[in-house]
Amino acid sequence: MKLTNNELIGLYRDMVYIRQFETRVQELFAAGVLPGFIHLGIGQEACMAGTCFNLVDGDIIGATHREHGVLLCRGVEGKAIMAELYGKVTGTCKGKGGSMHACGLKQGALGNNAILGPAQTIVNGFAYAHKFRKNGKVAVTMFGDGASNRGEFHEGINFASIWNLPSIYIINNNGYAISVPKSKQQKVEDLSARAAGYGIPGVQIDGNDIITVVETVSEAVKRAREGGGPSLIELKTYRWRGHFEGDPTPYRTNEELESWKKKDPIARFEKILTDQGITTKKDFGTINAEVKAKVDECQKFAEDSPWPPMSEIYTDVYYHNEGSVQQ
Ligand SMILES: Cc1ncc(C[n+]2csc(CCOP(=O)(O)OP(=O)(O)O)c2C)c(N)n1
Ligand SMILES: [Mg+2]
Repeated sequence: MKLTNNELIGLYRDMVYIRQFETRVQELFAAGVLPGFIHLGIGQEACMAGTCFNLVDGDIIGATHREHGVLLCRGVEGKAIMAELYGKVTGTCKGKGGSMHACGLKQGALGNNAILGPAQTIVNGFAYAHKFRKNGKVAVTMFGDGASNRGEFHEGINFASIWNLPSIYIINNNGYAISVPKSKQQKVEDLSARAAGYGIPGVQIDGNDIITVVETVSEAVKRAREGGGPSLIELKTYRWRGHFEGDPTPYRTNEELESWKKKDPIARFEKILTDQGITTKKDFGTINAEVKAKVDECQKFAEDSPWPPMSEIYTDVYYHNEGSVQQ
């Protein structure tokens, strides 16, 4: 698969956008500006950018609590995502969802489902519709090693397999489910081996190598678009931050964190781009400055946006009223 220089630089820009956006969210949360609960995907940028690179309009992606980056890469306005995190009415869910429900339905980004498992079945509904309509579109779900123990994952992947759906299951295996290391979650070493149990292709790759992610997901997407059915891809990666912002991470060592920082997907890609003469160090500076300006705008937009009016309190939500459930 030959990527153009523009595509390569675009991938770099996407990863930098995720890193900077997430770092800003980290700072704003620590400063007490953002309410709620935040899980950051810093360190996992190549998984998100490399996967989304292969998606087109009409494709669907259902991710989980750590994937603001998926929304950014699918073209959901960073301003609307930031406003959602602030709880402002200009947010993707009018400020009612926060980090774990931010979404971009127009962009086919179902949002960051806070519950582990459902997205692994929900995407099959879209995949089934794609197959029925013979439109060549795919439905992707991206989730963690921990979520891959849920019943929904196993039911969903079996359903996708037996119906030969254009569903692609992507595990961001970052080695932990909250504080539980993978060795205490699963006896199977290689999560992609589970694909064999469902009779579909499964592959484990380095999730911090963006080119490998792009190429591997591309193959699975191509197969699915052509009617070849679902795939399981395990991306080995690591989250630099704690499970949630504020997690003191007593369950892991600094040495472990530092060893993964040496595999920083962005720094590794910078080396490839400079070694191949595609970019210079100066270009990285320019891109980073442009991205910073964009993230500044997101923050300013969120700060300047109004809070939801009281009249919004009973819209878009279900509530109990004298024993009945109403919308
Ligand atoms: C059904 C369900 N059970 C438990 C939780 C609580 N919970 C939130 S995140 C998480 C661990 C997720 O680990 P993993 O799937 O590996 O994703 P990661 O956080 O590592 O990205 C758990 C148990 C939940 N959200 N949903
Ligand atoms: Mg995990």
